[in-house]
Amino acid sequence: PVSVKLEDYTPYPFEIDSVSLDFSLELEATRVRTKMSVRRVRPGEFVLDGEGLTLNDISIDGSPLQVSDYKIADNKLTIADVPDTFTLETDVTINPKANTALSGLYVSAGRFCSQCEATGFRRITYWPDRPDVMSRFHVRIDADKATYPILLSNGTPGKAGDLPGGRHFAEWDDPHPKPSYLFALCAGDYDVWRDSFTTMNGDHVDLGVYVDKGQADRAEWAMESLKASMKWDEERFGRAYDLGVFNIVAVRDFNFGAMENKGLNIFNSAYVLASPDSATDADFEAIESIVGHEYFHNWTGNRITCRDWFQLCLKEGLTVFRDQEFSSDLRSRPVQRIKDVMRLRARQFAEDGGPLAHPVRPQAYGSIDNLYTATVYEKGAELIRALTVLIGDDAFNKGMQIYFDEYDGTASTIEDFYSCFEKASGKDLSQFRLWYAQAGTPEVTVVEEWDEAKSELTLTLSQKTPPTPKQDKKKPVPIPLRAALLDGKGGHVEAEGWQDGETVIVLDKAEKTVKVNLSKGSARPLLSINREFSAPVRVRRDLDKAGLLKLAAAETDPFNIWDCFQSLAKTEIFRLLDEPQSPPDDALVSAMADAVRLNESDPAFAALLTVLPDVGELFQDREPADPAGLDSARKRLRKAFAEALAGDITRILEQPSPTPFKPSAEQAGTRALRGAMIGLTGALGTPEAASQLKSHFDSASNMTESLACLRSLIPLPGKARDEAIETFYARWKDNPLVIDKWFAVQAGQGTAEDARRLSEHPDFDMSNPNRVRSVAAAFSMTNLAAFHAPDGKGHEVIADIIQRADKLNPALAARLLTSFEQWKKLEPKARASAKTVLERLQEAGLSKNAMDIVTRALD
Ligand code: DPP
Ligand code: ZN
Repeated sequence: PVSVKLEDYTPYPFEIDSVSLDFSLELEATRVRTKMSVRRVRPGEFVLDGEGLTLNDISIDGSPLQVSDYKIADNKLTIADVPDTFTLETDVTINPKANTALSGLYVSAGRFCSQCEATGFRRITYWPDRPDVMSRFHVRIDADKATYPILLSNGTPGKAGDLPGGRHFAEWDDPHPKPSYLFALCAGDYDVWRDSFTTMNGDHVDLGVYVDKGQADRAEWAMESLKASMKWDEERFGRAYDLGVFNIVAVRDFNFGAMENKGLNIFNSAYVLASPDSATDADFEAIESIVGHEYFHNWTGNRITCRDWFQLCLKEGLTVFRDQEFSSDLRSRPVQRIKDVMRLRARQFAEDGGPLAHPVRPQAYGSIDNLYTATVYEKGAELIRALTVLIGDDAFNKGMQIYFDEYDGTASTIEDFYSCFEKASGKDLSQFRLWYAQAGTPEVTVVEEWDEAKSELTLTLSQKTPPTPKQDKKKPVPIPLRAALLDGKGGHVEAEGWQDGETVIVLDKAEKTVKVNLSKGSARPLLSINREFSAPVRVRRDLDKAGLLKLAAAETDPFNIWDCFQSLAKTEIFRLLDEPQSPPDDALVSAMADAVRLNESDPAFAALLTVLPDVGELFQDREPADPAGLDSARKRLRKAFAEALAGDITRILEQPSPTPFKPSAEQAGTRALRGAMIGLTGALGTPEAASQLKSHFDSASNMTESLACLRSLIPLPGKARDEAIETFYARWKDNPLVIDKWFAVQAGQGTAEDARRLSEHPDFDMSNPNRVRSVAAAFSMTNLAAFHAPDGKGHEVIADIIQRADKLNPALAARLLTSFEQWKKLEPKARASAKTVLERLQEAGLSKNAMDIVTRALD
């Protein structure tokens, strides 16, 4: 496959200061007339991108071009001789209705919408479709007035009015130069939830959330989240919004979660619509964080964009960091941190350990759509966080202000970004930038030695990053490890050079020795390291079960308390796998249960203590991996855990759920612990448990608990389960977002036959990404025991869905294919089946996006 290389970057030879786009909307034949002012700034050819466009007319400075004046080949339009300054006009026809790839201008539920990142704009008109070409956009839209009463684009509205033939028009102006990937257009009939915001500069901003007719009140939470985001970015980063209008449009058919188009964010409706009866706390939380994420892009992404797509982490890693901080400030910081790390370990560590591993800033890519990965996003965010630990919050904040001041209005690089922190901190960060160039998760080994006579603790820290595709050898990176010396009584021990018993150890060599001098006669302290998960690494320590339990009891960092129990649970699951006859360790199980009880006053945290590492994570430490074996060992531990908490489960669930429902962090925490208890009830697996779950299901007053009951009932065959599945469907059949959940809970816990049956259900819809993911991603990414079953049936059902999806929507198919990324780690039978299926897909011929994944996976 052809790949694009970072080293081949050259600037575009022309600048296009402004552009007028004129859309005449028709479902199957939309006319797009484009008029751009072009100015040569350096030598080079005039080349525009264009894909699937029918060119009706093209002229330069008003003179039509002859066919011999230009060339169209390989999705590029080249005009050989152009003046140094000129106006280019093009007139093309596109077919939005036939656009099933959901990239460019397409139709969802009868309304027009667009998605241009990364390369969708070239499917709308001829244009240098690269992020470093920034222009001022003026847009005019005309359409049938009755069908499309609302016409939206970026910026602020201009003229509007009626036209003959029942049509009308609207104009939009965006004063801020932007790259084409931030262009957006929506047209249709919507209901709107309106509000406004006054910025810290006193500017008034009209806010609107556009949703399906009759759904306006389900947009309230998104609007609250938007206002909170605007305020937070002012307070935390001093950044105000810069236009008089900010609109969000919800669409049902969307490849991503949402898109940060300037002034007109387009969202997957799953991350906009919420009501207390139909949305879970996780939904409310996700809406808040994604609304924040897209809003924060206005400064980190839009005003300062990326020079090229290799710099994707410049906007995404930084913006994920910003949305994580936003959620931490609005909710509980430790709980947020744990959730973020769970996600990182589940998705990014897995990616980093498999054939699709790539650096946060890769050197080459086959298909840009496949670069929207956990590594670019989540590891990208971790690197920013590690930077804050390395240089300190003050230098970080100062560096951010330098970045906003010096790079506003530009298309920038990681080097530009880091130069700001070098200025702010006075430190050379070139070694830190290696993090961006090397794939793989570093492993840090910590060895402790205690010299009683000298009251000295010697720490020997070493690092090693495993080889990844095309990168055998790695250099040491600076790893900032927050550390503390624990006294075992809930406090810290003082040591020379440590403050309140805490410090940051920067491991920047292959190996480093740190001497910790305590006052004479001190008892040996316990070491707390990588507190708050300050660096995205795996830490290996020589601690046995007793040592870890002691550490967990002494820890003062909530993240590390949780992590100690994760390590304990992991080791125990591996032991149970190796000793199938042996029961779970009672002492460990009661320590786990005690930790839950001890933290009940922080229910969201206590709920996280009930979560055992999932099969995907266990995989990463067990090669060859036996998913079914791991799953059953995990279930044995979980059952014992539930038995140890049986009294607490009853006690907690007997209390009423908080009313009236509020999506607040406080109520969500209470429901999280109740949800955890519902989950553990299911883990008991008894007929009584099933009937308790069913009666709780019947009386549940909110979606969080109702869905938790349904999820717990799925693995318990019987009447209770079947009735719950039916009642849930009957109640929610007209709410597609809830029916997505109904599909997902079944696919997430059923067999390959269940997944096949769900994919043949009348409500399964191959053209809707959310619905496809609710079966295919839920099955292949969260139900590994069934997906990787040795008989290969799980692989086959997913391969079939992928093949069908790929014909319509290559980006979606490619994303689903990543579920095969761990195949080389599997036990021989599943491994052979995965290989056969991948080879079959490769031979069948897939889209470029899907082929890029298959080829790398098989490599
Ligand atoms: N840029 C989007 C986001 O991550 C993805 N299209 O916010
Ligand atoms: Zn983003």
